[in-house]
Amino acid sequence: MASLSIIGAGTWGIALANMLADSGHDVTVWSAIGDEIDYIAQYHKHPKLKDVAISTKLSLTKDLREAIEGKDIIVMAVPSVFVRSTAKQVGEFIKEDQIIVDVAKGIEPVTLMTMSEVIHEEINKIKPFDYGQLIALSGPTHAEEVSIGLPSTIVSAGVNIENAKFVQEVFSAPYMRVYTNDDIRGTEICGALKNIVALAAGIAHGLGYGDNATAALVTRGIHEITTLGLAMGCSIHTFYGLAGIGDLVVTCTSRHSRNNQCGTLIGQGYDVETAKKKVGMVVEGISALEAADALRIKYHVEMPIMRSVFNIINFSMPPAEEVKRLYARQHKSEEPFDVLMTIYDNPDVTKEHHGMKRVITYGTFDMLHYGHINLLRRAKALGDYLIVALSTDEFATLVKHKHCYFNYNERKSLLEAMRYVDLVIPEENWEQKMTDCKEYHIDILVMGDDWKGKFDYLKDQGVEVIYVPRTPEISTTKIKADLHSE
Ligand code: C2G
Repeated sequence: MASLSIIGAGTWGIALANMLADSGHDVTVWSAIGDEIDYIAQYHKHPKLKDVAISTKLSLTKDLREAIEGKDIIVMAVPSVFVRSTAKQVGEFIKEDQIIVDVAKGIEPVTLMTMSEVIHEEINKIKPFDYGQLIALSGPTHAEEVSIGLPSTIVSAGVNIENAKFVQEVFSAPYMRVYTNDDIRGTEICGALKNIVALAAGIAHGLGYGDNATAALVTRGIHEITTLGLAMGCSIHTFYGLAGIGDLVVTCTSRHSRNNQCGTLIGQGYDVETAKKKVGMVVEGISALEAADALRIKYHVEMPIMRSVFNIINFSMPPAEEVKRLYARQHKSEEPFDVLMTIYDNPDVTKEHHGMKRVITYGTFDMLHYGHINLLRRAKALGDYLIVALSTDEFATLVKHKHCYFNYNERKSLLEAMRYVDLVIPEENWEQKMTDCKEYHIDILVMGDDWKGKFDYLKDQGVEVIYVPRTPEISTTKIKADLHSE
């Protein structure tokens, strides 16, 4: 069993607290709003979860130190706009071996940081706190359903997969199935941006549109979120997982969704402030709009639905006008994602990923051709940083018996000019791979499958070895032969 504190006594914090207490964990709930704690202590109910009996096994406190000290896991369940200020307080008491699970869904305006990045930055102003201690818990989980034990699923995402698995273990319950994912950034991007698409779905509903419009918004909405996420270096499987399409479907189609409710009122003609008041709870989609628009611009990604919601909410554009504009856009195809080009078309793709993956490959790369390029592009797509160990002239000639047309420096400069390549080092012998992988902290070695099986021994030192299909019909030898025959 684990000990946890839930920071924030909103509906989601309470639903999780109930579930965790029912699983036998030691759970303490804290809120910055003393009245919330008093109400729950007195009535064992939450004002917004009327028909839910709150577990008597829960401890309640208004003392943050008492809530945090000695716990295995701290759950940040405050609205996204309060995450930074709450993290600042939590930072006073948190210990480096504790895990913080963030369940707030949002992107911080101006900094464009995800919630885990905000918490990480705030705590590190006070003391060293590793990013691997942060887990995002996100998925298709309406508090109203989880709080009455209806079957649900969720993702535990973090760069430290062991911590993600620990959280998976603790949050698993007879009606909660938890999946892990190491793409915390993608998971959080999904959680924040799906609320904006839910606003759009609500607006469509308020305009009197039907299920066809909802399906269109879900489908094109996940396309927009995925395009942005890939441009930010996230993993495509995250967007087709529970935190992505899963959460988007549940938020766009459910009456429980505040974003959907708020959007419906706006579609019916209410102004934004009135709609927010009528919903009566935080509408995270509105909080996320500014950051989403800034990300759209920063990563040069077309996101017409996000843009339209931004126009309606922030510029008071009439919803029906925005729909007309969306339908008048130039014709498009559903071209498949060229994951690699999406990632590499954006000069702003930042490399300082949390948990950066480092890839290495080896070769002669003489008379650089598109077979080599395909190899390098796929190698880079498997991580964040690609090192090419380039055969020296001596090694190529004397050991590999390959007579290079270009010498080492010429081949090196060609490779360094490629956007997929981050570093070129010399390959002087067959044996250096083990020391290279250690020295450069390599996670993955990639080679064409003409080398299949030859480097599996590196797996023993924790290196993932991936052989990718060679590009057919092209080789340096063929080029030379063809030129010779002309
Ligand atoms: N490659 C490919 N498709 C081609 C040609 C090459 O995928 N049509 C890949 C090869 O499988 C290799 C890489 O591109 O992974 C570099 O190819 P070469 O320059 O031929 O490298 P090689 O001479 O095989 O040397 O220690 C390993 C050696 O240095 C590899």
